[in-house]
Amino acid sequence: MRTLQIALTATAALCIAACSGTGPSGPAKLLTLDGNPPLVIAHRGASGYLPEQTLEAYTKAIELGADVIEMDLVSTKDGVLIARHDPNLAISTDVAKHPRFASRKKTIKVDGETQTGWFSNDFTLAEIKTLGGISTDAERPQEFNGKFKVVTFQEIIDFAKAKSKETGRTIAIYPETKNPTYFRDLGLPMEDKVVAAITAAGWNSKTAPIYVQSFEPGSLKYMKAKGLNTKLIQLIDGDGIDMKTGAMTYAVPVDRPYEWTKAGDTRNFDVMVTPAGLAEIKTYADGIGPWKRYIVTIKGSIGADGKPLDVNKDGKINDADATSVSPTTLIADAHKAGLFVHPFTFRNESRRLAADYNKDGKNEYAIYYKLGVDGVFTDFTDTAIAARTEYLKSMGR
Ligand SMILES: [Ca+2]
Ligand SMILES: [Ca+2]
Repeated sequence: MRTLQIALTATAALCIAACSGTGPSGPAKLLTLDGNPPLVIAHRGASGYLPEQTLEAYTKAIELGADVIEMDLVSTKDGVLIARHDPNLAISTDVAKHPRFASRKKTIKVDGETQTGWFSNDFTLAEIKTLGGISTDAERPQEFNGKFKVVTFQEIIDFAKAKSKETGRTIAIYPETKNPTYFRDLGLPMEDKVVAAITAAGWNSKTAPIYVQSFEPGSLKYMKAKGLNTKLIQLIDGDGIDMKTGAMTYAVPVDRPYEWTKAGDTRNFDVMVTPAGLAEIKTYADGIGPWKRYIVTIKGSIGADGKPLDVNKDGKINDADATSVSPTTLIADAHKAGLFVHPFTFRNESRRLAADYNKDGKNEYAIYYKLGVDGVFTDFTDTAIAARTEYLKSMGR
């Protein structure tokens, strides 16, 4: 009893020094849900630099300081979970250059969107292992195309554990069930395999270094019902921004979870960011992963013809022709509901930065960190880390 009392007193004293934080020497209070610094989540690895979702891209992200590495899971024909953003392998691999797979090219619908390419569900893992990853963005380095292999979910779990041991840091992983309804309809459901792999890894708890995410609530709810006890994140998408009003626009396939479309539910993702939507998410998830424009949107300048102006006169209309507007209350609303907030995706390219960020991605992170986001999905871990260091310093940490 006495020992306990002393321990409590010591904790209280520490907290007076470190937790109140308003004194001249104490650090200021952070607005994150748990009061800790925001996480830097390497979206698809260091995808700004290397072909995404490869061990090489994850290694680089960890070298640049990422707290968490993020991956999308799709299924192979033989039911193995692999890290790819899309079932369509043409987008992120060199499959088009492999003549022996030419006959497997086809045009199908994925979540209501017509796509032509080669699909993971038509390839065994052994076949996919003969492919190389490629950059998914023509503006980014292309010289590594075809050099790095596609990896399985299990390989990533093993890799993260090895890297944690090697670096002495906890490297968390952030897998997403991608197109879960699409794969279930093909007889290749992913959820039981995700739960089994996490359980076998010894990570089936809220405190384990893992976050499980999906755009489809049904996928998260199913895994929770099957005993998944990790942190769960509901992703919230949108298509674009109306440059005149700053309002979110919605279009297939990012208008709503595909399971809703299939069930005839015509609501869009925006219902998830209302207080009622957040309360519903809290019944099955621990956090939200909204498109960042739900927190700070942008507006363009509109010409006499009603169309957005090419303000920087580079012949294109994009984010660089717009400025950011006052933030919404989403972070505070989500925190009030007990949900943490990890917005996506932060990128360095100037065409993807509102004009008021002056072509420096750090200025964008600074806004979101100050608003209290609990983490950021970034393609450029180093920029997110540099901005976080500056932010924490400004907060006396
Ligand atoms: Ca993802
Ligand atoms: Ca422009």
